[in-house]
Amino acid sequence: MSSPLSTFHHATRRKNTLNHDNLFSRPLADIAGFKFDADVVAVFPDMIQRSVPGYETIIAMTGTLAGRYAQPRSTCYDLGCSLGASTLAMAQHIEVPDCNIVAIDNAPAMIEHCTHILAAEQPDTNVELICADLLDLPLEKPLDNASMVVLNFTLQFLPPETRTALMQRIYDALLPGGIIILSEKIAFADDHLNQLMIELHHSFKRANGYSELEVAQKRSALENVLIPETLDQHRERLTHVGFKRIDIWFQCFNFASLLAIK
Ligand code: GEK
Repeated sequence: MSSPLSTFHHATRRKNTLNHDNLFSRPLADIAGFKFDADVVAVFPDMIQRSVPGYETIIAMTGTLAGRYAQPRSTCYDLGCSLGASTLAMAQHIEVPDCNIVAIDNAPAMIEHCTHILAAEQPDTNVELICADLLDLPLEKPLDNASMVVLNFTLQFLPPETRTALMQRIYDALLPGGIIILSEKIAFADDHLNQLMIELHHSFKRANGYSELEVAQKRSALENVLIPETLDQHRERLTHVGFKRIDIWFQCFNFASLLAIK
């Protein structure tokens, strides 16, 4: 079987969405707050891979975790699914009967492209794609009967004061033994370490071909849009909503992924 990410690349290339990200390469007079619009969708796989250290590993291991934790007659959720990389990884590894996937994103351009990608790559999988705000899910689409919930770099885009209520809904929706995978850009309480990790991340981006200007303009565009928290804040929130077993399973610089088991 091909890897989830190679399947994803194959699909995005066919759908002409593996374009090179040069959205911030020219000086912009007004750096508007970052939006997940059609321009971003067109370069998204390239953008996220060149910007997030460990993205490939996290996607691949999400599949491995689905193979282990997806329960029969349950639902796996991909919240903030973008183009469905985590959904595809889960779909390729779920082996138990009657386990469906619900993938949700509030960006219409993401959902539209994701629909084509999933139809081409996993036509037989039971995936429901929903265009909705996670903070305002339609009443007829509750989070429910979940064995696995993935928030792969999504919580960081929600207003901080809304995060605990969403995590509580997720905890309540999980079956006993169910898991959440929470991947986030993180902040560090220590100023020196925080600055170091930011600079190391910027070095990673420059090594992947982004210029100083691109790094600087993207950083401004994400200001007040992507609000990172510390690992302690994430652990405290997960504990507060009820999780007893919580640990980090991946970290590179200021990017980390936590696993919590109900
Ligand atoms: C991946 N998980 O490839 N409701 C629903 N979706 C939202 C909301 C919201 N309130 N806010 C943001 N999003 C993906 C990558 S990207 C991460 C996730 C990144 C969506 C937004 O539209 C975007 O598609 C996604 O969250 C974040 O594994 O670009 O750094």
